[in-house]
Amino acid sequence: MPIISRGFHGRERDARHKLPPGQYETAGFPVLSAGPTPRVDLDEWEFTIRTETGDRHIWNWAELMALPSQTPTVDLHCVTKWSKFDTEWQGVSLDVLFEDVETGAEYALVHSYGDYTTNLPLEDLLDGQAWIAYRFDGEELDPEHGGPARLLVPHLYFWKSAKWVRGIQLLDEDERGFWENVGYHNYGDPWREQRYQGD
Ligand SMILES: Nc1nc2c(c(=O)[nH]1)N[C@H]1C(S)=C(S)[C@@H](COP(=O)(O)O)O[C@H]1N2
Ligand SMILES: [Mo]
Repeated sequence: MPIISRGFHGRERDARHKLPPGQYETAGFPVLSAGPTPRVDLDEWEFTIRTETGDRHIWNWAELMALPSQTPTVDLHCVTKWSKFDTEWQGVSLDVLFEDVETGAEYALVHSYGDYTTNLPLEDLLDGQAWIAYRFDGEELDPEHGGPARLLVPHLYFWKSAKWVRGIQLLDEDERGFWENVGYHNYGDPWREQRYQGD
């Protein structure tokens, strides 16, 4: 008969969660934005996938809302070393948005309202790994956390999850985004601690 039940619960949680190397857990939800929070009117909001041949697939807000959504619960890992467990989102899987997109491109450059960009291999956006998320914790996504909609790609460091997402540009050649251009790792796998170029 265990005397200290607190220890039991601790181990129970640890069995489901792991911290990547160098990370600590936080219960809060820090805001990290490189510039001011853009205000995007839903009447003007658009999300565009542009292929390497120039084809454009465009959704307005009503069209995004009409797509089937998912409610992923995921862990977040920021390169500044905080991790947050069990965050609850609602959004549209990128698999849905890419259904009718014909492309042979391997790379994606994600663009935000307000000019932030981040790059990743297209395959990291597919197969249930990424969403255009518009609700967090049962509420509309807060503007400072990327509302009305942000990219959510939780298996990479959180800087890849572009807030205020506006579109994805498909490319035959990789192109670095905002943080990647100033020395952050091109791929950013938290489990391999890929924080900076050369890690
Ligand atoms: N458009 C945009 N997206 C962004 C950023 C940003 O500055 N602008 N910061 C990135 C970084 S470094 C992190 S850690 C997360 C922070 O998201 P949060 O503010 O919701 O915690 O957003 C990422 N997405
Ligand atoms: Mo970050």
